[in-house]
Amino acid sequence: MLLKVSKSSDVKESQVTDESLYRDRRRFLQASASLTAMSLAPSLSMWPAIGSASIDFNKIGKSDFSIDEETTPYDAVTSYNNFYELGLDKGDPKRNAQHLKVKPWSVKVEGECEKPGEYNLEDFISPGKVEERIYRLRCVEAWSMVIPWVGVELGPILKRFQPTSKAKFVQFKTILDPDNLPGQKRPVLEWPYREGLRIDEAMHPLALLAVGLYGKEMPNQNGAPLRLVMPWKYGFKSIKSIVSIEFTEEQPATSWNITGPREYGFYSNVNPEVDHPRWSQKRERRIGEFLKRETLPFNGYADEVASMYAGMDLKKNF
Ligand SMILES: Nc1nc2c(c(=O)[nH]1)N[C@H]1C(S)=C(S)[C@@H](COP(=O)(O)O)O[C@H]1N2
Ligand SMILES: [Mo]
Repeated sequence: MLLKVSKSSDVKESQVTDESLYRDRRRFLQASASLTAMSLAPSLSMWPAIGSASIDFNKIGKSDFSIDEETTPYDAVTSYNNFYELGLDKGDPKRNAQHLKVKPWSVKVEGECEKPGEYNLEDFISPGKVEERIYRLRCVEAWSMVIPWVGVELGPILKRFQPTSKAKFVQFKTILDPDNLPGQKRPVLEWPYREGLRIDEAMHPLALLAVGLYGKEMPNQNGAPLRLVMPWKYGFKSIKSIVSIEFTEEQPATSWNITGPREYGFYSNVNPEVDHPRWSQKRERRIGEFLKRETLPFNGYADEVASMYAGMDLKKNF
C-alpha cells in the first residue's frame, strides 16, 4: 500500500496518514498533553508547515542522554562538514548548501513492515517527542565534535510502521538528485548514499532522528531536513537527508562498505582498538582543541550499547 503524498500542508492529516497511524497520533497527542515538553503545542494545525518538520523550536524537551561536555561552536558545526553530495572539502557543504532542495520532503517506508507508504515529513516525524540531545560525533577521520541535536528517538517512529518478524535490518537512503547536488555528478561514492543498522541498534533509545541543532532547524549542510545520529558509531553511519527507510531480512549494503570494504565495515562502532588501515583510531582531535584526546570505546557510550555486541568479535565486525 502506498499512501498519497500531499504537496501542500493544508491537506487534512487523515487524508495522508493511514487511519491507525492517525488514531495513534491522536492518542499520542492526548497523552502528551500532560507532558511538559509538548503541553504547549495546542494542535497540529498550528505547527509550521513542511520543511520545519512540525516542530516548534521554542518548546524542546531536554534529554537524560545528553553528555555534560562543552559543545562545539555553532559556526564550526555548520562549516566543517562531511556531505559528499555537496562536495568533498569540509567547507563545500556550507558553500553549496542551497543546492539541496528540502521543500517539499517526503520519506518512503518500504520492505518488511505492515504499514509501508510515502509520508510527508511532518506526518513522519510529528508523533515523536522532540528533544535536545547533546551527543559526541566521532568521525572516522579522527576528529570529533559535541553537538546539541534536536530530534526524536528513532525506535518509536519505526515501530509505527509495524516491522514484521522478518525485519532484521533497516536500510536508509539519502536523496538522489544529481541535477542539483554537485557531488552526485561524479561517482565518488555509491549514490544514493545508503546506510544500514541492525534492527536492535535502530530500536536502541540512543538512536536519534535529528531535525535540527542548537535549537534551530537543521542547516542543509548538516543533513536537512532529517538525518540519523548514532552516537556510538563513526559519523558516516549518521546518514543525512533521508528519503527512504527499508526494513530488510538481509544485512543491507552501505555506501562506504561498497566503496572501501577493507576500510569500512557494516558495524562501524567507534573502536580505538581497530585502526583504520591508513591511520590509528586511538586518539582524536576535538574540533577547536589543540591536544588530542583518547578515543573511547563506542565513543563513550559503552555502558549503554556494548551489550548489543556481546559475543561478537569486534575486530572482525568493524
Ligand atoms: N548523505 C550523506 N550522509 C553523510 C555523509 C555524506 O557524505 N553523505 N557523511 C557522513 C560523515 S563521514 C560524517 S562524519 C557525518 C558528518 O556530519 P556533520 O557534517 O553534520 O558533522 O555525516 C555523515 N553522513
Ligand atoms: Mo566521517
